[in-house]
Amino acid sequence: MKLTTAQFKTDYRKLLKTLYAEEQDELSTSEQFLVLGNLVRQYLADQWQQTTAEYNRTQRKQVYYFSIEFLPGRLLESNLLNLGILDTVRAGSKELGLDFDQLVAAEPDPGLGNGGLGRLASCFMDSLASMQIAGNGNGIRYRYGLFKQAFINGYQVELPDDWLRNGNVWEVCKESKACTVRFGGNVYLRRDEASGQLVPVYENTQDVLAVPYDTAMLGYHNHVGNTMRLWSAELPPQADDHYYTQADKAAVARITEVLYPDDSNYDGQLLRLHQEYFFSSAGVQSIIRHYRRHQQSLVDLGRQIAIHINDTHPTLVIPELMRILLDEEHLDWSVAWRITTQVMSYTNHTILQEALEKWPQDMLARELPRIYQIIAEIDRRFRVEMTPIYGAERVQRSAPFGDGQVRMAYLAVIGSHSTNGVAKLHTELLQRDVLADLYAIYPERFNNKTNGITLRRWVQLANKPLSELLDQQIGSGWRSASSELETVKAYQNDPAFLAKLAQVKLTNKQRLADYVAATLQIKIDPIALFDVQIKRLHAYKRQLLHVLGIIDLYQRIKAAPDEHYQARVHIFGAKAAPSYYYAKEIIKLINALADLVNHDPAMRDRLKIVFLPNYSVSLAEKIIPAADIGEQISTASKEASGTSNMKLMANGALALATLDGANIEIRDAVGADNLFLFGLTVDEVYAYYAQQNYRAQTLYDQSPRIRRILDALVDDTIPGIQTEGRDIYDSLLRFNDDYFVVRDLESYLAAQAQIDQAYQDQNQWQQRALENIAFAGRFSADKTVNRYAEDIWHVHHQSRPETK
Ligand code: OX2
Repeated sequence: MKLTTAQFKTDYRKLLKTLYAEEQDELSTSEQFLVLGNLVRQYLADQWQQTTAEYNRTQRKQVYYFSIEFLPGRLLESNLLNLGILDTVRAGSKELGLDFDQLVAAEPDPGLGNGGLGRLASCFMDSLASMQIAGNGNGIRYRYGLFKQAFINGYQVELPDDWLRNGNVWEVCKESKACTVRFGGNVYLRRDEASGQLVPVYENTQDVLAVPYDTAMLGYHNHVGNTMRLWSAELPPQADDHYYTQADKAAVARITEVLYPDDSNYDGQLLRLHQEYFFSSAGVQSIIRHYRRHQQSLVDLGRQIAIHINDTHPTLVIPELMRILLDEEHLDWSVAWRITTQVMSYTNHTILQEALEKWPQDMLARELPRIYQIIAEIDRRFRVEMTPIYGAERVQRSAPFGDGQVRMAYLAVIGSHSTNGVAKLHTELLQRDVLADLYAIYPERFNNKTNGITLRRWVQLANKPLSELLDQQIGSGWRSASSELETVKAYQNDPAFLAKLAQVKLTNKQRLADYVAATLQIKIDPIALFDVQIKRLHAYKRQLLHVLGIIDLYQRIKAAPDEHYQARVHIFGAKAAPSYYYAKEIIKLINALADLVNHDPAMRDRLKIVFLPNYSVSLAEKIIPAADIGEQISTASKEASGTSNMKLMANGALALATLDGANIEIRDAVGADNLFLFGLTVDEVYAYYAQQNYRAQTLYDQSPRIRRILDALVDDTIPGIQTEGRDIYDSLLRFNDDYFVVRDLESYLAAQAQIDQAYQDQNQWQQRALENIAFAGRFSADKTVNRYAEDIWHVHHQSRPETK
């Protein structure tokens, strides 16, 4: 859009008066943010409304991305960027005497997700709009986001995230578009005398009103405003034949009160099932209602809409759509089923057994009786159809029902036309292992879609110094066409450019150092190598391996303090699920080790540990541009893809990585010389499983170095971890190290030694950083969503996105 600073200033002053009727200097920073946010809402309104109108007029195929998590990050700056008025508003703010960066920081960061899965959903929202695809988000408006993490005495404590306290400038409540979602009660089928059709009769259900809150998702410089719709649970209006009490109100509100703080882990609680059905049902009802307003026949539904199931949490959209087509639209089963499978597609995000959702059949039957009947019929028909072809055993292993449970991933594959993994290796493992039986039955349904990230947020906004340098060197085309980043390779042997790249990194490291000094009172030197690991705390992600590496370095410096060591700062960001005891022990270990190391004068500033509390999208934006090394060290096979690997790469960090998830594709893109690989391969891990011959104790007995490192956990080297140190030590030796930490330790240490070595040659290091930046465009979410659009959703963008 077009905007002058003068116009902006007038608009701001006017709105300030309307909203607050006060002088500017009476407003707090957060109130100033609200004025600016509301103003940007006005600026984007045209674009949003016109997009919606255009979709209705042209009846373009719509994609609905159902996800129980979204992590959009702060929206003020990204909306301004996408509108094309960021520089104008920044300059205008300055003239108004406002501290723009402070206003940006005053926006609450919506923590409506746990980690990679939720952030991927939001990267996709950004890319859908930027690629001119008619894409809609559908999720839950949690009253409280993921907990805020604080450390007390080194232990994680969880504080409530009251993100809506000051309201949310971006959302619009659409009360008139509310739907009713039914839970519990009884249901039976009765033949309607007039029509002769079977209709379900519901008794004693608990009805919940689902109220949508819409947020605009803007495209980059293309006048697109898509919608993310989040549902809130409220009491239905009081009726003549029924009243609702205060207690009913509290019970209903609980459904959308908090996000479950589990990442890649299944915690089969009733409230979670209610959340899943709540947003699945509300979303499907509103899609069909909207469709019906514009279209006569439902037979075309599969050509008009696509519903994407982001992990199994929204899988109940399958029986819910069947319910509507059967019970309300009176279609035959076979027609309804054909439409449903045509509409639905599913992404799997993990092969971890503990993360695969399985609801007890009796729970589902009690809580969602009609949905249960429909799943039972899906199960029955699947068995009838497949048993003669594939045999009873395979069918038993892969049907929705098994061991008294409903296996949601199986239901998702059976009820959709596409199942994808999120990196090549992950998709292969799905086919070979986790979903092998269904792959044998439906090979044509399986495909890979390697994850991607939006460079608009992760480079343009998070790393302005790098963006400006790129503009100077290769022009600004990369901002809309990420593959243009590859042209920067031409400057690989240009020492002046490499020096500028090093300067950009130093600037970002200084900025992070200032933040660390201000928040944690720890002094770090930007000249040191910044080694970063940022992700949820999970045993399989092996933060422990990283810690053991630090213990080794600490011990080496203590033993030979006068040797030369590359100065290092090890930076962690990680939340643990509140009930994940082991993960919390690792947090305590990191903090205790940090305390020891950071205060030991013998380290002479050559080793520092910084554990930044409350890792979130906005904290990631500060850490990633400052990283020299990004650790991606999961046990091979366990990390489906990873996405921080892509963000770090785009910001010129080199990966220290196992051959897992998307790390493999990153290696293929940048070449093995431009990252540091170590550790067991998937085949080696699987061979250990098959032969059951892994013994961590043997490795400990044979290697003095391993022994020295592990012993530090239990010999009081690190004060304050009597319990934690012993538990962790036991997990490795007594319980035989589920994630091969001990097995990979020496090869990890060797890779770290290579890194120290490589860092000495700064010219060559910057060349490697440059290769990483150059190939980051291959992992742009724009490309990823285009592949979904073509192969899975069968939608095409309207016209080529504007390139300038
Ligand atoms: C995560 C995966 O663990 C991660 O590897 C992947 O990059 C991300 O999803 C996005 O695909 N919950 N979170 C994930 O999987 C599940 C389940």
